[in-house]
Amino acid sequence: MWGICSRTMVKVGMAKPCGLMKPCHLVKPVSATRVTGRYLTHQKGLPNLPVPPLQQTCERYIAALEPILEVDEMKHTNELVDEFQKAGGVGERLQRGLEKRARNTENWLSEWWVKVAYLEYRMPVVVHSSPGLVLPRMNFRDKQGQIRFAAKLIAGVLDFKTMIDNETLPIEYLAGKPLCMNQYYEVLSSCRIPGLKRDSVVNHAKSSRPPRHITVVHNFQFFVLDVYNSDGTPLTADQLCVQLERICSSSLQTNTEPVGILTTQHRDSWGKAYVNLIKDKTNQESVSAIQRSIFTLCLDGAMPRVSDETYRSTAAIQMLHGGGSQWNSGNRWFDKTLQFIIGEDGTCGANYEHAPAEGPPIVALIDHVVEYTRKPETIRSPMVPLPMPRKLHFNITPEVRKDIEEAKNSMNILAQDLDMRVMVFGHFGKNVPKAHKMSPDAFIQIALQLAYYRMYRRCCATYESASLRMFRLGRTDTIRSASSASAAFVKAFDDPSKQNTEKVALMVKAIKAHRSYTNMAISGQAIDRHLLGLKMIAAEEKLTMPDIFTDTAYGKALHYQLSTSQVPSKTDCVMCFGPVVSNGYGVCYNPMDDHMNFAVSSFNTCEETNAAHLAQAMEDALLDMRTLLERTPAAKL
Ligand code: COA
Ligand code: HC5
Repeated sequence: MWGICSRTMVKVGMAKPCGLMKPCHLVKPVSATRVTGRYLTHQKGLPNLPVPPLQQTCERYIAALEPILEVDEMKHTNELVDEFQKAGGVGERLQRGLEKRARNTENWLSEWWVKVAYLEYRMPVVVHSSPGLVLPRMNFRDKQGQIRFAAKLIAGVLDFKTMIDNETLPIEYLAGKPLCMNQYYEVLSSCRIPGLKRDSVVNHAKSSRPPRHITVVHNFQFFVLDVYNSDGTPLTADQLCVQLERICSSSLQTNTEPVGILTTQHRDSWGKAYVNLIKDKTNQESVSAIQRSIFTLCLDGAMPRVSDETYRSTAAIQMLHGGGSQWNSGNRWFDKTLQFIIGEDGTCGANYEHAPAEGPPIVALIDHVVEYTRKPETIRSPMVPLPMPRKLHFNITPEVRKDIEEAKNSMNILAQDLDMRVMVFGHFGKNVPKAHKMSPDAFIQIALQLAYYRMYRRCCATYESASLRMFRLGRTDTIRSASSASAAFVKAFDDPSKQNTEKVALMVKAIKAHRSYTNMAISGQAIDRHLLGLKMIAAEEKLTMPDIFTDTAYGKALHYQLSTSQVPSKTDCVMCFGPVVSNGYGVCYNPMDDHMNFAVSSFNTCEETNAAHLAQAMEDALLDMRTLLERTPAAKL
């Protein structure tokens, strides 16, 4: 495995714009996503995702279980793992199957991962899968300001789209290595489609006639808005403003059935309702227009009025699920890969359907758009009259009406259940851990382990997303943040019999262990996707499921009471997602140089969890860890 010095290894970020990047406002005809020369050469040069050695994964699996299992459980699992990996055992057979698959595919994992983690996962995409993103509050407070900002935002997305279409996006790097750029080609003009047992994703960017329109939803009514002039140039912000005004003034009343709320349903229910809905030709055409559109823009009505203190948490809820049927949950099409959300009161953000891409490409797009909206408008609009945006009609049969009612009910139950706390940690950011020569991400993860331990007096299986984009078509693997080293540290921290120097030594060890797990994960040597791959081979070859996968320890290892992700951005925004288990937390954080944004979620129906408590415990843990470092001079780090 390469490099251990974390200083040189980190960084997911845009490379400096390469010479190929063009100024923003040149005339560019709309074109299909041509995946051609430059991009293909880049993609071809990327390494294949490796299959880690079997023994290495087995050893690391046992090590990862130690902090979360009891001693007697460990004994049993040790035996199962020994049996699995012994010479001539089933493990070797599965490993060979996986290695064969790796030789014959571009990426042995990605297709499986999309299927297992998304398309065959049947919980609603809302809260359970699709993340939200909250932008800083904009300084408008009325309809006119909302429309003006929305127009600029659309123009900004089209500007980014030009870089995608022309393949002039700067290549990103992680730890000095170029990353797979494929996900950028999947986020626009695509949509998830519900199925009865399994969903699918369509991407119209790759069709011979790629879409030229976006969908706008206002007062639960959907419109098609063409965003290119007939000569292929994108509409200017002024032109878009005119069009958005026309949309808003023709949808002043919220008197329609909120068809969009159907997309919040459990996927099996939505799959059935979808069949009902598109039996009607008009409905079918309307749905298809949404699916084909470049993205969806949600012009929201009011959101609950709240104090400044809770504003960001309420805004996060609007981005995650829209607040329930009485607020904005019906003003969405949650299957759409990318939805921008703009409220009348300056609340802005996005929601995205996770199957086609990870957070970082979405965030890069949004960073670009925000920067674009801050620039003064420079181009003059052509004086041609524009066609009226087209309203999408839906015929609501009694059956569809019933489906909408059911969707409203379940959405409202889910909205009631989700607890969200956004915390802006203003005391320090990446600067403090860096000054102590520690990886900021590892510092945050270890603080989270401490926060959790203080609340529950035990460690839990913890998931952190690690990017696999160093490999062609790479998605993610899991960094298991609960380690033996983190357990030793959190147990010692509040122990009065321990000296500060010992605590610091344990902290350093835990942070180093985390950073080393991260390095292992991003270089394709973590355990979780490998174990999944072995299990998938067993299923494909119709073998009896090996004991290690039916073992309760495996279930416990996958019961992530802490599901976390670092999503950095240039803009001061907060990303959020729901917990992945009923008694767990979702923790998304954006570490900036001098502060950090956290969004912590949990479910109200679970008595043991409380988002605000964990957010508070997190703040305390970060501060206490800094204090310990400052009070322990000459700590040899
Ligand atoms: N001393 C001083 N500075 C250090 C350091 C040390 N020991 N270790 C790291 N740093 C610096 C880095 O140079 C980097 O500097 P920068 O702010 O100038 O870029 C910064 O600290 C951050 O590094 P670190 O905190 O270690 O994290 P990272 O940037 O390497 O990120 C992951 C770690 C796991 C988040 C990253 O590898 C990853 O996989 N990201 C993708 C996650 C993802 O896909 N999330 C969304 C899923 S949908
Ligand atoms: C806008 C950014 C949202 C981040 C979403 C994210 O981290 O998703 C994880 C994806 C993965 O494969 O690790 C899943 N998780 C939310 C359950 C951590």
